[in-house]
Amino acid sequence: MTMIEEVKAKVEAGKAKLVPGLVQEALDEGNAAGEILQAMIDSMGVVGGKFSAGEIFVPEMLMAAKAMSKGVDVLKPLLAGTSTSSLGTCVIGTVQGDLHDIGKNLVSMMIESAGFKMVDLGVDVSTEKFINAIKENENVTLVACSGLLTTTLSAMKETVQSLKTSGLTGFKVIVGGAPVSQEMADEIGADGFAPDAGSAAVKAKELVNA
Ligand code: B12
Repeated sequence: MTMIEEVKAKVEAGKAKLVPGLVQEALDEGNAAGEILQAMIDSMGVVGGKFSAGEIFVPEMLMAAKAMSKGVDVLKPLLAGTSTSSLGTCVIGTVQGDLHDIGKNLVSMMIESAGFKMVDLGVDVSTEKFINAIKENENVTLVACSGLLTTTLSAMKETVQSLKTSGLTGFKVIVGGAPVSQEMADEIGADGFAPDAGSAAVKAKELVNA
């Protein structure tokens, strides 16, 4: 088994204590940080598939998520470059009713490295909380909403529409998450969508500079 396959297997098995060391070993062997990250993202796909098939349950899914987060911590300094430019503040959060945050955290890290100051509201974020964060923080130029559950897409729609009709100005709204598409983003009135963390950073810059 290659070290990358080892990382993948241990994330799938939820071995949070072992994963950081294995990620470091994979790096030491010369594997690129992006490649290791992709392997862990693939693991979560496998975990999701097993959950759908009834082979594993929520606790196993949670353990895999913890293992991946520990692995991402090792990669963080390598993935997120430092940027000196300032594109303003980005308020980010996972919409109400939704507790998934691995994707959001990756997106946050990449948008930060593109030159934004991040205000991370965490998970299960109500529309009101998003709006208050825009009022309470200086120069908010971007609001990023994440959602992983099809059942929380209505919360995303409500958040985007409330942001757009709040009377607050000066910011763009970007949305994303596995069940979100460009079509859906257009339909709910978001300014932008991106399918992954890397393209989220590119899109964020593009939206704010437009
Ligand atoms: C880990 C996990 C959990 C963990 C989450 C822990 C955590 N801290 O996040 C726990 C155990 C808590 C969990 C709970 C549940 N989960 Co869950 N979970 C997953 C799993 C396996 C992985 C998610 C993940 O982290 N993926 C890896 C990251 C990197 O990918 P990502 O989130 O998609 O993010 C990328 C892009 O989408 C994008 N992106 C994400 N956010 C944003 C935001 C912006 C602005 C942009 C531009 C881009 C962007 O960029 C990211 C990086 O590239 C998925 C399966 C899957 N294939 O996704 C199921 C999955 C999402 N869960 C599912 C379900 C059903 C549940 C539960 C309802 C289970 C239950 N019966 O209780 C609960 C719901 C709890 C709640 N209220 O939220 C279903 C959802 C089905 C659906 N379509 O609605 C899935 C798809 C599993 C399945 N196949 O059935 N889950």
